[in-house]
Amino acid sequence: MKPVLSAEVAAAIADGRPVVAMESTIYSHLGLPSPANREALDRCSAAIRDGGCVPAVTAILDGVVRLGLTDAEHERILGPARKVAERDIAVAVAQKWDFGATTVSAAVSIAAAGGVSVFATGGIGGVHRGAELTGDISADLDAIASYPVVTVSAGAKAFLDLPRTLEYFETIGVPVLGWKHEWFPAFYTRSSGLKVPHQVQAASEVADILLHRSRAKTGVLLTVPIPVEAELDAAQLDAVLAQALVDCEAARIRGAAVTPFVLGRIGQATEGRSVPANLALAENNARVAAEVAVAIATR
Ligand code: PSU
Ligand code: MN
Repeated sequence: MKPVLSAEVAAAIADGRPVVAMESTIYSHLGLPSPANREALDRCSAAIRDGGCVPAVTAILDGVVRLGLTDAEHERILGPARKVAERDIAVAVAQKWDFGATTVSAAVSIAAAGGVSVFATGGIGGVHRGAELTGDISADLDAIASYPVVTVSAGAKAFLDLPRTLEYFETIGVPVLGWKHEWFPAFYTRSSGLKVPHQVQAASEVADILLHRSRAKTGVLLTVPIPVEAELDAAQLDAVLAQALVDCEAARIRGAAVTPFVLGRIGQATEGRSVPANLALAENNARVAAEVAVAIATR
């Protein structure tokens, strides 16, 4: 799989200038509601540019794998989409899907194929609660382990089994680095109550860690907590997350539909509160990702 690069991204890569890859699920109808999705895309792109990097949204458009889009094409990713995990890329190309929205697993693989080593997202998938029975483990985890890319995220949402998610990263050999923070963040909240194995204090440390990993094809997960002023109340969220999981079970949702269903329920139940939090953390992740990309490009 070779992505088609936008002219701007191709020029940056040719010159050794830093690029930050982005996913498209979060900006599509599968992710944030309109018009917050547009604001998220604008704020994340601006944060990456302000940090001295070129933003590169990943998507499948008209059956073509893309890395970096024009402004006009950004419009196309704000609408209805089909979810594309890494394994679905080949299907989306062969069947010429109009718009396949990339998840973390797809975005990381496209970034690596295009020569981009930093990827910014909101939250990653993880090991689902009850995975010992359902086997539901997000493809994001193995993809992060398989490509030489730094994934920058605000951890994972607490509807997942976060202790098992961290154990899984240990098993598959992914360094989990806490950005100036000792706790694994739970997306809307700064701490899941679980410690990250390692902390980093500067982007140059992340660049060093990527350089020194023992396997050529191993990614790094950098977890950045949501900014303090944007954090939501953990106790209030617990009830919402628990109800979302009960609703998911009752509706007998399975497979790739689980995460979008649960995210939709959380969005409805938290109404206006979760959207500003989501925008703030996504923008913050993009800003940190740009710092890391600059550190990698200048070593
Ligand atoms: N978690 C979030 N927001 C998201 C997703 C997960 O808090 O938008 C999306 C991302 O695109 C992620 C995908 O890669 O869901 C994971 O889906 P699954 O659990 O089916 O692997
Ligand atoms: Mn799944």
